[in-house]
Amino acid sequence: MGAERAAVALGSNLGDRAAILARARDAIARLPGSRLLAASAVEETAPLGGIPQGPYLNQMLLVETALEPLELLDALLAIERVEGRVRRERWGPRTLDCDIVLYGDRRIQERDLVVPHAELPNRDFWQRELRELGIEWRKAVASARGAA
Ligand code: A4P
Ligand code: MG
Repeated sequence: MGAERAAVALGSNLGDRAAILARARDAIARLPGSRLLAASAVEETAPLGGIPQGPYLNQMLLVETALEPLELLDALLAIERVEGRVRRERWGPRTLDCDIVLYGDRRIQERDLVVPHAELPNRDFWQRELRELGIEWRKAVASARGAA
């Protein structure tokens, strides 16, 4: 299997957000069979969802990886755990959230993984960050197809 390009979104709204994103970037760059190709600017965004919480720092990474999607997800969840994320409520505050937004041109509908990420059409900051990385999100979503 060759390597694929994945778009990974980082978000943080608790603690030293910039330092947390920087550590996450480094950890992702060091994943087995993976390298960081590009990163969007870090931007501050107003929190989405109904829960009162502080603003987020968000950033999109373009990663080349030989990890399969579920392997990549496990690795990202492990990085979240290192940053001490406590899961309390859906869409609630978090030290670090890592989401797989796109994975090559694959469409994945599994219990633990939906790609392209279901919230991509609703998150203008993800769309903007992808564009910064040269990815037109509508085209990416339209061309994503089920695993062969
Ligand atoms: N999961 C399914 N698909 C994916 C995917 N493509 N990438 C599953 C990553 N995970 C995926 O996630 C729960 C489970 O989702 C994972 O274990 C995985 O199996 P979670 O991160 O524990 O739950 P969550 O994050 O609270 O819920 P959800 O629906 O994933 O929310 P999001 O999309 O992560 O949103 N406001 C601003 N401004 N910026 C943000 O980044 N983020 C959120 C959380 C809310 N508001 C925000 C932001
Ligand atoms: Mg998440």
